[in-house]
Amino acid sequence: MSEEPKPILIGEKPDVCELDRARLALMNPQVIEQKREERTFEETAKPFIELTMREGIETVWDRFEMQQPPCKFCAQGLSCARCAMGPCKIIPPNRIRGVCGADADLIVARNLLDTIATGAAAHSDHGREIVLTLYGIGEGTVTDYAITDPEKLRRLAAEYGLDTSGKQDKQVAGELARAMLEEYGTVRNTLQIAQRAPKATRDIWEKAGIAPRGIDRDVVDAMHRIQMGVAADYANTLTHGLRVSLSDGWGGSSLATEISDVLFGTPRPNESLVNLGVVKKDHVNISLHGHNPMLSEMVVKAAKDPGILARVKEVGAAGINLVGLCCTGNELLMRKGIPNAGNHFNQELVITTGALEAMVVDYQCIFPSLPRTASCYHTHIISTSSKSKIPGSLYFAFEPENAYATAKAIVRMAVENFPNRNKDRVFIPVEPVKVMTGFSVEAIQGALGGTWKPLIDLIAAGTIRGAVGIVGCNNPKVKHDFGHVTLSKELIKRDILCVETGCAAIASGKAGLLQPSAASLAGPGLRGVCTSLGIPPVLHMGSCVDNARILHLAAELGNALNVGIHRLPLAGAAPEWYSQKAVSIGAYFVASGVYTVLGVMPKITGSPAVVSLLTEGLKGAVHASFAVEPDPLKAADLITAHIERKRTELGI
Ligand code: SF4
Ligand code: MSK
Repeated sequence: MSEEPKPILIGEKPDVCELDRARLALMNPQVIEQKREERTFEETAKPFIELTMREGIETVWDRFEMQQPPCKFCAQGLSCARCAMGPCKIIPPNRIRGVCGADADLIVARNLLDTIATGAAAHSDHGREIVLTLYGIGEGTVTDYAITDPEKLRRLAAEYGLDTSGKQDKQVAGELARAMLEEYGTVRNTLQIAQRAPKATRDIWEKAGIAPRGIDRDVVDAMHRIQMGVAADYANTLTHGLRVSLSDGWGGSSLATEISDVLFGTPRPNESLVNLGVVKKDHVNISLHGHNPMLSEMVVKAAKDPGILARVKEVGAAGINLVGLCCTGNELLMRKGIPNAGNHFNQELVITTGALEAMVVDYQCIFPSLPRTASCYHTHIISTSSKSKIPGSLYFAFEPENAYATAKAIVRMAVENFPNRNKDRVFIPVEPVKVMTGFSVEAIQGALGGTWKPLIDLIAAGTIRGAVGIVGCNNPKVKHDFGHVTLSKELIKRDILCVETGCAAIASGKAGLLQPSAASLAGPGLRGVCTSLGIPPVLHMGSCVDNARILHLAAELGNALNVGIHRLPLAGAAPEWYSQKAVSIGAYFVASGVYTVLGVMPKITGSPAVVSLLTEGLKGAVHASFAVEPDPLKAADLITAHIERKRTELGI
């Protein structure tokens, strides 16, 4: 029997808690009360935020305050540190060019292209790891995973033109994975999966010179352009940003979503619970945080291991309680109904329950400071990706080839940590909220009876005015969850269906909007539809890469009507975005023809030309644009006006 994997400590475990506490615990009770209300809109997060301030445990909001005021040139996108002749800042009237001669427009555009390419690379690299696992199954080198949705495997294989007759799933898996891996750096310079987009949309891409060519090609092209002395024209630079983003949305992210479904199951409507109240006092609690479902799915399996469960009893716990966070949490919530402890800004708070034995992380959206937070408790921070070795964490070198053994070692480590818990510090004063999730494109079509006609008829009749994809993160520039929840509530009231992913979806879940009973908050048309189908007015469609599901849904509707996506009464919104990935998502929404409203201003205001291109100029090229509106009620007005305009143009 091979030995169970052992972790290594990355760097040193921090011992900073007392220091932070001495500094932060100086706040007086009125200040604590005021900040608690200012920091979050989520009622169930408030007691935990208050606790952090009373006990002097540093959080994202404290660090945000420490960073104020920000550099105003950086905030406008006017600083550049790309080469060793700089760093440079544009400070009119005298400093209007960097040392190389780049002006404000170019510096802003290059910074934005860098941001889009970073986000696109992150999503798509995640996708590559999923596809490589499928490839390993085909090759026989990966044995811990299986094909859970063989029907989808074969449907995708047919889409890629593969002959599957008489072949075992394993062989089909290998052939499909190889075809998909070729999408990353294809010499064809087209993406098979992007052929799902309506022809009119693909024609727009061709005409604008932004048809996606594959993530490796387009990201490397972007990195080449931002090298000093290459990109010189801001508009040309940003045009490539749209192309990179399309390679993400219709490429890397789509592959991540589709093959995750093949491996772990295509989501179907299911019920679960969300918020910090999902942590259980008498259980070994393990939170699963990040984005990639590969490890977390295996942890779910390992948590049922009889040997480990016997040990759970010996340490005096009632069981093992797995809880998700952020998008790894969304993946588990959608497919397995595993409860979710919250979104981005709940990641530190879940540690303050005092009942978390381990936080297991893969990558993306993980605060590097988590080991500092954990140093105030007994919680282990367990990192698992070679890309994301966090100082102060215990690191397991997770690979698909050692998946189950690693997952078991992690769960065992959490169980052994249970006796180290200080029972006097356990603090879970809130009850979880029920949610209904699992709305994949297949599930929505299934609920409609297998065809899009009923939905199209409802939209044409005006019973549902249109649909909006609300996506993205939390950002301390916005009160936690306020943007997501306020916008969602306002839109459903106006009979606009909301489809949500990522932290936006979790925010709606915590606010009760992912329950069928939330139909009572919707306008009469949407309320009637939701009530008859028994679904919520806000549909949870998954994680950040699952924004591809929103694209595919839009494509299905466009194809059914034989029109480009830009002609549909649809919109996108990212009320609290922070991440580079969110910029890529916004860019591929717009490049696909979806008007998108951001709640946080990107770092572009240093160039009126860039602002004008993104908010107006793009309409000429892709028939869609960005808008920025921090007030969610005003954002709802912009979205409603756009949807009504599209309805009029369609003659409905
Ligand atoms: Fe300055 Fe140009 Fe170098 Fe940027 S690329 S740091 S603007 S010299
Ligand atoms: S986790 S990218 S904070 S949605 Fe996908 Fe949430 Fe944004 Fe990360």
